[in-house]
Amino acid sequence: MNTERSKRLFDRAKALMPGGVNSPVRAFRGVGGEPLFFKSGEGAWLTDVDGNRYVDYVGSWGPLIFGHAFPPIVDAVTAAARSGTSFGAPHPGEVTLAELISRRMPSVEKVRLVSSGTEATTAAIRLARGATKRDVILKFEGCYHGAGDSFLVKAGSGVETLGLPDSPGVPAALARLTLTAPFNDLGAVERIFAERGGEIAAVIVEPVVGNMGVLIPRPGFLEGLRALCTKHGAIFILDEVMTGFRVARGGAQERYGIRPDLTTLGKVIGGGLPVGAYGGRRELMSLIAPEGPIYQAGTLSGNPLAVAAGIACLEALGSPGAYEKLEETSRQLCDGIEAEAKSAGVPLTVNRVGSMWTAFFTPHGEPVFDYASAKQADTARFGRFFHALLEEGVYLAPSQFEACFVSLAHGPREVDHTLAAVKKALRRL
Ligand code: KE4
Repeated sequence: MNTERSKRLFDRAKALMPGGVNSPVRAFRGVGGEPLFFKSGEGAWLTDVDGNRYVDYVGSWGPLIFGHAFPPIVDAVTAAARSGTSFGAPHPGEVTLAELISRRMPSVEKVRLVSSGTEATTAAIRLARGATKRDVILKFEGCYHGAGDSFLVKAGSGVETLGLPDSPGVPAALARLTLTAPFNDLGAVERIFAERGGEIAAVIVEPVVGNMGVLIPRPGFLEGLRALCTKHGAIFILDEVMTGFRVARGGAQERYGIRPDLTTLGKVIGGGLPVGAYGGRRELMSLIAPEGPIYQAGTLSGNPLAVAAGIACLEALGSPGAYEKLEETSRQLCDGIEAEAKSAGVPLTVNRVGSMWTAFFTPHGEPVFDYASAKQADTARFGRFFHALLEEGVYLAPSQFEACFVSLAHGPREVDHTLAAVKKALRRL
């Protein structure tokens, strides 16, 4: 497979940008080799700068639930651009998008639009800290909530699970305010609340984890977190940046019947353009400036082009049968992958919720339900699988610990192409 133009572009990029990329996971560090540069996407397909075509399961890490260059989104953005690209002042599209979000997610009684998931989660914990006058937050090992300082924290040692910086530049004093617990381990959370419940401003969790690869909440886990937050007066934040309007029309909170105090959103609500959002209980959101004293702001928040894309995306997701089609295509794909692995005698575990999925290369096909079990996966074998598929025209997320996404542009042709590629790739491991 000729990737000469990508290589030359990457050489130039490395001289200009850290690691040659504008976001680390794109650099293929998780799978080896050098990243591809893409020149276009159409539906479920990507074309790289050397003309190679791939069925795309990254979907820009989640936003492209209708695939690339979805005409209603392209038309909406084009039309919006003709009326100006930004006003730095209120415009009707912000109201329309806010109404769509609140209608589909009733727990979001009031919402603030921002330009990324990181902005949304950073603002949400500031709001929780301001509202409760407490400083400690609790997150889960392996969950990713964006690049905010309070989230770049790893589990400390000892019963306190004191946070330690997971990146240089994160002050130890701040990291200590982030506690971590294993995902799906309600007992650990109960022990932390028993010891420090009065200090905890918020619990933030990916209701379906996408950032360890896909992890599925055990029955009772999310409900247990909800109850503990209510009991101890902590704010329960569902980080639905990835799952929002992805795993159900009303997100994971609809799928699992959970009512959080705050929800963070991104990806799908921008339809591929920069939109994030945080929202929830009216009395909480009313504490945000200028209505309340807790400050958060953004030059391009509610940007007309980004909002036009988000509206077109959410409106199209309102079409009857959209989520049923996503479910059926995703089920066929993942059942097929498991069947191919079985016939090839290659142990792997596929975790899937709706149209987000991960194939884990665990030693004996063991179940993966938390950070520790995910880390048992053979990342070298995943890397070989990734590159073997790339050569067959299939583009997975370039890391064992990321989610793959099926879009509404994927159909039988893409599934057949992918399963034929998987069959070949599994025999080359
Ligand atoms: P952004 O700031 O990247 O828009 O969103 C941060 C974020 C917050 N919460 C969750 C659950 C997320 O998955 C993300 C971002 N997801 C990653 C994928 N693992 C984005 C890809 C990247 O970092 O380049």
